Amino acid sequence: MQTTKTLGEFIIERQSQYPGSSGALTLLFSSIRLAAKVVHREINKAGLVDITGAAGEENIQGEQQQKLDVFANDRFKTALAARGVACGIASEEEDNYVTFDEGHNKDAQYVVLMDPLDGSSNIDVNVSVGTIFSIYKRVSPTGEAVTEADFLQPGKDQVAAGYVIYGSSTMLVYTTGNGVNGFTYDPSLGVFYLSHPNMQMPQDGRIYSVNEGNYIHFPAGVKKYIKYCQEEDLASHRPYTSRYIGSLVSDFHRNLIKGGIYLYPTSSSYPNGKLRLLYECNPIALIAEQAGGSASAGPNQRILDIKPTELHQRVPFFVGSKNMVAKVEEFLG
Ligand code: P6P
Repeated sequence: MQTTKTLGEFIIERQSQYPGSSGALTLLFSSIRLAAKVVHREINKAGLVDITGAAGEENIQGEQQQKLDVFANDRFKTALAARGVACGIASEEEDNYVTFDEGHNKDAQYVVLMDPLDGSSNIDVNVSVGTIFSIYKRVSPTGEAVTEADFLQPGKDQVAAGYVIYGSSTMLVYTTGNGVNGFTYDPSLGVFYLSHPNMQMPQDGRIYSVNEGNYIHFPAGVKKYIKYCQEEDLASHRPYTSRYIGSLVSDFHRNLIKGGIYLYPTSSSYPNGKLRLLYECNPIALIAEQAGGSASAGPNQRILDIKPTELHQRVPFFVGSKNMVAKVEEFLG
């Protein structure tokens, strides 16, 4: 009987392909895996226990912090600090980056950036949400405290990136630069199983995801692209289907499997775009490109080439099937 590979077995198997690897990245993934299981459990109880209410505080984005946001942030932070393989983290829920100074963390080689619970406003209405993470090698000297430069690296230098989607099933999807693989969680055993090996994003798609409520504030090129999606042209399978969940991880994951494009352009509320470059756009962009798709902030603005200037920097975001992203760039150009 063919036994399905677990995430742990897959990581160890892949690690053996890098003779020089110290196993630190394997440990890092095991902490992410553990935190994902804990967050999965709490999300699936969210309706039952009093942790879905707002925590009464606002994060640096000025967004009401949901208790589950705070819970998820704490769990990932604790798990990452515990293994001694990360020397610091940056998070949507933390105003500044967090230095792990204790003991052997200072000698650790990796920094992790994350959105611990993206789309958390959907929790109260039982819509799927996600965790997004991005991993870099530190650039500051080992043994010293991390610096902001460790976090302000372009997305093309990511060592690994991934997301956890807490949906009808919980899945972990990640890349280390050699393709994209998806693992589905079996809560009865507490194990992630390889369910989506070598994920490939279709070059074309028929789904577009955008909050059309902001239409009047969109740049002209985006308005033209949306009209293009809605025109009838049977040869190119238009009109396309509009699907917008309000949760980046969920919209992206569907488009990764079926083909499609996700757009978050500039708008009056978000003159630089809403999504954060470091811990939303960069990790999703790396996954998209590794699966054969693409991600840009506009014509000739590949997301992974952008040199970050601040931790919570926002950018316009167009990500998905390669030919669909190229088309919207054409309209924007
Ligand atoms: P809007 C969630 O807050 C998020 O960052 C993404 O997950 C989601 O795609 C987007 O914002 C939704 O934003 O303005 O359409 O509600």
